[in-house]
Amino acid sequence: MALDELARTVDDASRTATEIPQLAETHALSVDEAYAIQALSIRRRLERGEKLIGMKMGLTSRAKMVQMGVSDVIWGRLTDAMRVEDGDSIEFKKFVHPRVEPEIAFLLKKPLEGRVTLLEAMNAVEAVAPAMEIIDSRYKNFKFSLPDVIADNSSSSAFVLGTWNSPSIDTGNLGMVMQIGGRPIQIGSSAAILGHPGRSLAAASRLVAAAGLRLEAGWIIMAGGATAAEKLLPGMSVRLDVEKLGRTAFNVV
Ligand code: 0L1
Ligand code: MG
Repeated sequence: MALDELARTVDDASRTATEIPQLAETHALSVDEAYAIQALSIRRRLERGEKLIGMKMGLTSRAKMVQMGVSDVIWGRLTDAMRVEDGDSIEFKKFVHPRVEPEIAFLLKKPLEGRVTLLEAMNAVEAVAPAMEIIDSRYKNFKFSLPDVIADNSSSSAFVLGTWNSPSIDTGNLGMVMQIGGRPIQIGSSAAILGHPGRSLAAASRLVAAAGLRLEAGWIIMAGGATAAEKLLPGMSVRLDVEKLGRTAFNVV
């Protein structure tokens, strides 16, 4: 089957919130082919009128890398349709089996291209915000191989951002508390994101270069989960508080 056809399969699954078998069950895909499928599936979204507004980093904690048996992070694309306004609700029926994880987001004021240091990456940042990513693997039982998850836009599905803050706030070790229904459910530190979320930003610049891309001024970069992800169900209210950065929240209906 052509990569185009596989891109249509994952895009349809995402668009209709329908679970699908893993592509790897029937196709021996390389990581490069998986990123090509991701690009083609996002191109379908852009053709429907969505706009590319940034990138997300995934598998940014050591625990998740070990679990997947990989030693590098993965990335996916963010479109404007994936953004949930702070405090708004998401409709459960638009997802297959969504989960939420606490993150830090960066807004870029300058492009970043290829290999950059942590300092160079942070110098390109206009603002930082508390953020949550709603991940939703389109594969049955949330089970996948590495090429599967990359082809499926690294499980990215939606995201919510709090207020933007000055980049002079060091995001290297900020306390993060995610609550569901008013009960703290995940407590962690931004240091769990590759030791410093800025390292994830630098890694994003390096990784997208392999696909001939650069991180653009004005883009939002989601640095990756600081804790394990939590399953979402209708009726839940979810809130994240990040030390010095503030809060962000959404509901599931
Ligand atoms: O954002 C993430 O770290 C998720 C990446 C894909 C793996 C998963 O869906 O848990
Ligand atoms: Mg994430």
